[in-house]
Amino acid sequence: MMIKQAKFTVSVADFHKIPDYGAPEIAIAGKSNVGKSSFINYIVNQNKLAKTSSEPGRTRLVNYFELNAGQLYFVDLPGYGYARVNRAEKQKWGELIEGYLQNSPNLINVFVLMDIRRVPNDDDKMLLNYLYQYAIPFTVIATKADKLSAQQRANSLKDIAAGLGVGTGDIIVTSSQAKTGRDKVLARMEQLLEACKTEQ
Ligand SMILES: Nc1nc2c(ncn2[C@@H]2O[C@H](COP(=O)(O)OP(=O)(O)O)[C@@H](O)[C@H]2O)c(=O)[nH]1
Ligand SMILES: [Mg+2]
Repeated sequence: MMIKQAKFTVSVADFHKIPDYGAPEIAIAGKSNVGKSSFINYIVNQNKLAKTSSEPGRTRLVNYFELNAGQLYFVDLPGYGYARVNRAEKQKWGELIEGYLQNSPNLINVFVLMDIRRVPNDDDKMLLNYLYQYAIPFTVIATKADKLSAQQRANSLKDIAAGLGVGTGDIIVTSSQAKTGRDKVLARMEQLLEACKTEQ
């Protein structure tokens, strides 16, 4: 697919207030600092659409981005697993993420972003278990591929695939910095949109 237009629409801090645009949504999930905002900016080809930060743990909101005048939405979920927050705050984030995943009427797929240098930890596995439990389809996307050599990437992909219980071939490898992997992501998005059209 082609992305001709993208704009921020709304941020919500409470899942009871999630909007219903009546168009398919792809949620972007992953640890704090994994590169979610950079990924969105890269894919929509707009430098400053989603706020990026070198300081982890800043996004505590669900942010909606409209693509192609309402053809679909990217939903940037708050990053999980940030160590330096207290338990009450962690619980609030969990409720917001799970509240969105359980209640969004338009969610078609969750893009689960994984830093290519990190093996999945308990937080990642908890998200995957949750997606399996509620039968929410997902796509694993490795970020920051520019940080590793080709050989290191191949090894890391095996570890990530094994840790999450998916095939290495199912993982889309990207780098927002080196600008690689966009075509594969767009092809996946097109496939997802086609599939939800034929279901209707
Ligand atoms: N080398 C490299 N750095 C990246 C890439 N994507 C994001 N980053 C950096 O990782 C940090 C966190 O990025 P951000 O998009 O804000 O992550 P988020 O917290 O998941 O939204 C920032 O310092 C980015 O510049 C990438 O593909 N390659
Ligand atoms: Mg972010």
